[in-house]
Amino acid sequence: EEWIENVVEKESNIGSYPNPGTKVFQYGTSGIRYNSEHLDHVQHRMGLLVALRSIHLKSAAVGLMITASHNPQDDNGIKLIDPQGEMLDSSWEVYATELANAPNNQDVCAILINIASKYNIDISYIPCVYIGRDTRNSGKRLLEAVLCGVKAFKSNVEDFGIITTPMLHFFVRCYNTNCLYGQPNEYSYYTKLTNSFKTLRKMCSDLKNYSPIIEFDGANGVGALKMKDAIIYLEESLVINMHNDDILNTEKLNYKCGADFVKSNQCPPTGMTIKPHCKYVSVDGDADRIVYSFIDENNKFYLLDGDRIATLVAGYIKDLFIDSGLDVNVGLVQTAYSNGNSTKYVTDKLKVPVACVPTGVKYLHHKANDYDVGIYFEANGHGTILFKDAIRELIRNQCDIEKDEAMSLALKKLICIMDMTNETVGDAYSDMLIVESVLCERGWSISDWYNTYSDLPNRLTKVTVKDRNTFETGDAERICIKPKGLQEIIDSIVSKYSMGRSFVRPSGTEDLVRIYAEADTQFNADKLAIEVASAVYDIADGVGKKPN
Ligand code: G16
Repeated sequence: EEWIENVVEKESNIGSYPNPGTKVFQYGTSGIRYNSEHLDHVQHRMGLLVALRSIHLKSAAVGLMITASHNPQDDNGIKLIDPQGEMLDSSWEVYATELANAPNNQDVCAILINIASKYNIDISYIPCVYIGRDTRNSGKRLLEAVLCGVKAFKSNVEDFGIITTPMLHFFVRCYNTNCLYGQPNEYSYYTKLTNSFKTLRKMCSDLKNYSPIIEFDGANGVGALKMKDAIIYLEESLVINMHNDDILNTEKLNYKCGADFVKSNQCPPTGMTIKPHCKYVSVDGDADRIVYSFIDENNKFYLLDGDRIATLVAGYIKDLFIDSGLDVNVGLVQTAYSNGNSTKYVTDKLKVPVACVPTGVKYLHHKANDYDVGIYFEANGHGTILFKDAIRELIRNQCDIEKDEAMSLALKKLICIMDMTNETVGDAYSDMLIVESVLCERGWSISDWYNTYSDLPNRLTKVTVKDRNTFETGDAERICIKPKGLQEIIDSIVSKYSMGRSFVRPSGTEDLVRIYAEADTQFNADKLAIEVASAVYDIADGVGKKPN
């Protein structure tokens, strides 16, 4: 008790970080996010928490990323990372929420003391904390707050400066695996992922319709900055034309560009010339999400989102395992946002089992661990592939002894795919390398990829309400439990539409409610989305203009 009080009150400069008490914070879908003006005390306390978590985990490195990802420039926040590079264990999310909202210093101490005694934390361990931040203006100021918290516990701190979120996840895992996963630095990250990509590329003799040219939309964020570095490692293997790479004018971050904009609005990014049949790749503000898109000669827009990436990857990996002769259980994890036809395609055509979980990479990642090889992607382009340790070993061992040429080739390709995957979290760079590898292997253009199945027309929209916390969902967010009566209204609206499906859920990263709708035509999907949005607005005290 005394020790924590001493750390917090004497060492952490807590007096400079009072909670003004004007906002309520929640550790949501992937951390805490808010307008950056309100976050100084939150970041300071997250610094304290993350150091304590490392002590609890016997000096394992834990990560703290200062980012608000796809949110506008004025927002910021944190994502906390556990030792294997996965998201913070959900049992500690509640402490993050409690600390962010604690009214005063005594309460902060009391919460930390409670954690220390609950877990019987041995204070002799020196914490190790890895820190990164995105390109937001407020990042530097908030870093100071974090450091005051972290350093109060005399932590070993590694500040990586401006990096992508998935890079920080990767570095944390590297440190905690004694560098078996790679070294915790950018050179190791780029070389591990890129070299395996180049090795696989060399195995591909006939490119057919495949083109290695990419028009890259960096969302004017860290993804653009790091892609410029990656180009050096990629050498001639890909041609990356950079767009939306202005990280100095930070108000441009995610503004009408980037993965979230393209996915949500189903239109090309602005800030670049869009030409028919070119391959556009958009990432989000911290480069953990990716979507592809293109337009045809009639300027019709086509989106290849996380569902498309998942189906592409699942089909390829399934084929490689068949060719390798290994009997492995491959599964896919999606959310309610996944297009109904993608689920049908994976289940019926690819014969890969599909699980549905609530939104949030933490849920998908967890579920993907149920399979030998678990592929997970949210429709918004956030995802990766997980290989069980035993499977990884099996593939490598089998590759060493396999005599059959076709089988041996399939195993070598699987090793390349494993090594170019950042298994810790969704990673736009790693995912791009995987997609490009599969397209090249298949000899596909972006439209060949699009033609594998057709999406059900759909629409994503949002409504701001007085209090999104009044919403409660069930059945992996497919059912709305609260506000009472809303689900019945949704059901009756949906019943009027052929192939209709719709659900609503409170966002965990923005102060609003999201509405998803699918139907037989785009007109109907749009109409259904608006009808449901307007019902949400009516029942939950909508703010601003009513959707119509
Ligand atoms: C985060 C999460 C994703 C989630 C997204 C939107 O992404 O990591 O799993 O899909 O937020 O969440 P919500 O609909 O609750 O706002 P990112 O890339 O913004 O960190």
